[in-house]
Amino acid sequence: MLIRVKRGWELPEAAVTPEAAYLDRRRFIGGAARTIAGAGALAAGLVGPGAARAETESYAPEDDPTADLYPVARNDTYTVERPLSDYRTVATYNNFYEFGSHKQIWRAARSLPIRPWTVTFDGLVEEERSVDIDTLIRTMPLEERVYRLRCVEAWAMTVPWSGFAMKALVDYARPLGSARYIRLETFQETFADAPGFRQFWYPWPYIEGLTIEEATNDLAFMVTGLYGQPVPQQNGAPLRIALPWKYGFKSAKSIVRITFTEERPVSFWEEIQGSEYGFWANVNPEVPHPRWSQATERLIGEDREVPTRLFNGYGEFVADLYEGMEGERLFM
Ligand SMILES: Nc1nc2c(c(=O)[nH]1)N[C@H]1C(S)=C(S)[C@@H](COP(=O)(O)O)O[C@H]1N2
Ligand SMILES: [Mo]
Repeated sequence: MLIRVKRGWELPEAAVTPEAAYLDRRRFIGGAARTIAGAGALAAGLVGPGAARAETESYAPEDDPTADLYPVARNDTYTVERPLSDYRTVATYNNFYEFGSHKQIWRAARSLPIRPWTVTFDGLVEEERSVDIDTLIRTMPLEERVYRLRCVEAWAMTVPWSGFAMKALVDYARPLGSARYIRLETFQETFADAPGFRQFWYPWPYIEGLTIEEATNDLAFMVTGLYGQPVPQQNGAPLRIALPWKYGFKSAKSIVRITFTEERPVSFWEEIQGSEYGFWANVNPEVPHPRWSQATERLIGEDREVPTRLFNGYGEFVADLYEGMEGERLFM
């Protein structure tokens, strides 16, 4: 690999994609997408240091069988007041511990085979079943939503996801009335070679969870696409969740199993350090992490510090979910 790709936090201000430019680019990409699969395209000099990326840039997985579905119409209910994070920033600055406990995992993550891919629904459901990801994606009502993403590490992005309401997924799964929680599980056996699994002290597989009420709230979103194309592996292909009012670690990637339960699931981070990462993990600037403040956040790619907002700015949609729950550790 001869040519160094600029990292997300090194991007100049000018590389941040304003909304209008993105829309134009998206129209253009529709006809002229070119996949940057790794060394080949990079070594060919397409990514020069300091250069803003070519308008045809794509991080979508190669030969993704759902590529024809995108772009999808945007749902404008969820408007965001700040510019979108640049596509390259979103696709190259990631947390995905299965591929390493640092931010530069995007190339490593591309080795994750995402077809065939099966999602299993089990636990308290009318009938356990497994579905092929392409069948699932083609069954669901796809739309685009621009969401803020707030990592517990006090950095943030603004991301145009494509996907479908988690409520549609819950309906599809047909849970029993006794189900109170949903447990989400990331791949493990199907790609045991992922380098992060060698860090055996982590409690693999990555697990996350939420209540049925949270999952059927309008904001909870299943992600299948990014920037008007299929979502790349590094962002959680072929299926990840987006819960924009919660810290980013709740948004589990590359999901293989969805289990309906009566008991509250214990998540990956909660198991590692329950005093720092709880079940609810709702964003709140006034509740510091035990080791740092959550009052502000750094916008990756813009290198700008902005105030953090209660529920990451989504209080109007979700605050009522937590009424009467003051006894719970709602914000960590
Ligand atoms: N399976 C899995 N999902 C994961 C993680 C992970 O390490 N493994 N990291 C989480 C964290 S801490 C964050 S901030 C977001 C980052 O999503 P992004 O890389 O698409 O920005 O993914 C979340 N989902
Ligand atoms: Mo995170």
